[in-house]
Amino acid sequence: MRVEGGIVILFKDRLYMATSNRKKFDEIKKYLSTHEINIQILKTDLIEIQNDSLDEIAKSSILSIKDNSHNNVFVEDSGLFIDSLDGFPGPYSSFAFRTIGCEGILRLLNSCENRRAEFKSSIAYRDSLGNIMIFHGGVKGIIGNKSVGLDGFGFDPIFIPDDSKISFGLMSMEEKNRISHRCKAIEHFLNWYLDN
Ligand code: ITT
Repeated sequence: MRVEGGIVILFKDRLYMATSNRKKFDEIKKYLSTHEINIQILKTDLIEIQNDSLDEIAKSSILSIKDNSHNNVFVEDSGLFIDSLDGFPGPYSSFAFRTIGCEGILRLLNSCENRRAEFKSSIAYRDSLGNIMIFHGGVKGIIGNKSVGLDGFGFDPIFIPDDSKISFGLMSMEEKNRISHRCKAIEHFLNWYLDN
């Protein structure tokens, strides 16, 4: 805590995000920088279980961090849930991207009229006492007919959010951050974090 001109300024411990995905980290870092919050990447071997629930995956990932020297750590787990595929790839998005990729998803949806989908995000945060809290975010949209755009990562080129004419793959990071599942989850986290 510091007192400046009669104003009490509270300092939070540095915040860490544990991830192997630099692009996810860059999006969150950019979003938090607009709130003047500094974040650092925590390079650690996360154990990511296979589970039908993003919350469970995020919870088990945060519990797998053995390095207890950092108090304020969170992980973010996300996935693309496609209505006509009963939610696939959902929590298996990482595997689906590595194996069939965007083109494989387009093939699965070939001649499918219902192209509704949702990106979902779960953030698991661990405080200094070891308590774990979960925060959610989501964005709905459709799977386009082809892969468009080179920006972003993963399934960005085939996902067109509602109220937009272009895919995430054509958006700048700032544009994507205004509506993304990840930034909605981080916004919920931030509202809580700054109050606690
Ligand atoms: P971690 O180390 O943080 O777990 P990861 O890449 O494995 O990194 P996730 O399991 O959370 O991350 O993400 C699953 C996959 O879902 C990811 O590899 C992408 O293919 C896709 N995905 C998630 N969020 C996305 C986004 O904002 N845009 C495009 N694809 C996304």
